[in-house]
Amino acid sequence: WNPRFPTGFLFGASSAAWQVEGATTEDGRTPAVIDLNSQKKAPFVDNKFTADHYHRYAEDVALMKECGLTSYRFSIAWPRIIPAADGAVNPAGVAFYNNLIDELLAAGITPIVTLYHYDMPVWAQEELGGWRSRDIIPAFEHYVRTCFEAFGDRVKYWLSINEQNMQICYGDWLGVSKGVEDWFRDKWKINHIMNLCHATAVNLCHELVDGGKIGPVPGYVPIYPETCRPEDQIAAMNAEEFTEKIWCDTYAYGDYSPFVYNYWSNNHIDPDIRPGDIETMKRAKSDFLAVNCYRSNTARHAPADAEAQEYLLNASGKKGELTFPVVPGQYALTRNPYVEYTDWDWEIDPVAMRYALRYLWDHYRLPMVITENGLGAHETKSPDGRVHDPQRLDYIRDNLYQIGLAIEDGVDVFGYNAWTFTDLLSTGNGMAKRYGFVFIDTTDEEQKATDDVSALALTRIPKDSYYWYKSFISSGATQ
Ligand code: BGP
Repeated sequence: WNPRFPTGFLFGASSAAWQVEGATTEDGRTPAVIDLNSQKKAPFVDNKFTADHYHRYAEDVALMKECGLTSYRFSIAWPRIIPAADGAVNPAGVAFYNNLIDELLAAGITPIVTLYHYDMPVWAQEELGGWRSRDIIPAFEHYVRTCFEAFGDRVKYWLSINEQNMQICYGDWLGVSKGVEDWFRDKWKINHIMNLCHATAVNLCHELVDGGKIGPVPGYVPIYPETCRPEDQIAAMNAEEFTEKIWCDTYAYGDYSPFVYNYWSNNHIDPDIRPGDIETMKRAKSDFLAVNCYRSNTARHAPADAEAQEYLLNASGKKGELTFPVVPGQYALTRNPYVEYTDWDWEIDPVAMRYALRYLWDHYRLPMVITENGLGAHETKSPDGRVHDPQRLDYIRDNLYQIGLAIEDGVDVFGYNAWTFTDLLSTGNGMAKRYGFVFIDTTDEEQKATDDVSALALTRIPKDSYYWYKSFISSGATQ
């Protein structure tokens, strides 16, 4: 295999503030809804320390440089920048991201910055209603304006909202449905408010950041029909619409598709679209699509009288514990016998990456950057003191191979950022489910047992996949 990527292709890794930083109560940061939501989950996903990137970012950036990374995708924590409803900017929060950005640039690493990766400030939830209320729009505008003004001289790649589609599809898991009574209908109002915030960020970035580029971050899971039965094909189309296409269409065209308007009308749903909203959305032209792609799904026909079943994600890490959803009259998801599964029942399907890139390019003709792709696994230090992760190494290599094929197919892709650089907190499984190129020597039990971060070693140990990625990047993969 002799992959060729375009000159300047970014080889990087990815993270999110609430999952990697720790220091949740330091230097003026106030709580985010996800902090409190995550603490309730089993077994333990309290983010008070996690990888302690907040204090050890310089060590992490040095390891990135050593690996040869040319990009790092991370997010800014809203409650670190604007800790309270009065809107005052927290200088310590700004200083932290200034230092991180400067450290990256000095190491020759391009920052790619997500504005919102699940950390709605508690003050914004309680005093404004969070995503439920249009009062969040000016607050979000103030926050993103602050970021563009503070960091826009050095950050040129911006991402608006991470996986809006997943937040709407799995509202409870990611804290968005908090306080919502009629989720089936009201989620479309919330989604519309998020679209307006996305549009606000795009329009402001273009106004304030010289040479700035910005895009949305859909979580994209290709959906295959289970068989060539025509009804299964429609089921796959339905699943595609309701889990991702609705969002991608709106980002690309600045309006909802006829399919969605029709669905709302059939189901007596009022998304509360007000005069001027669609114009704001249409004006917000994304410069690229940032794509999070890990796996695929398989759909089969579900008759209208089928029994509904909620999507119960595997939260235990014991293979086979996932419950696939059934949406009567639309689709049912099912197991794919042609692919392997991780311990959390995620399909290991690198071809899905080529499919995703081809599909999104064909539909939207926007350049793309991969902002998440990776494999979650149980991992421990082996007796030789190293961490062997052959499954991840294969996964990353096979996904890069498929990206190479998509580029040969003519797709415009300008970067790959694996999830993640260091181990960090998984959304549902804390440190038990690891994704990093670099092992963080800590366990959930150790984190739970202390209130003092200095009691934790948190030693960084590059895994086998780190050394593989390093040799891949230095092998001249770009032409
Ligand atoms: C994506 C999220 C990330 C990350 C990843 C892995 O959808 O954007 O924040 O967590 O999924 O998911 P998990 O941690 O649940 O394994």
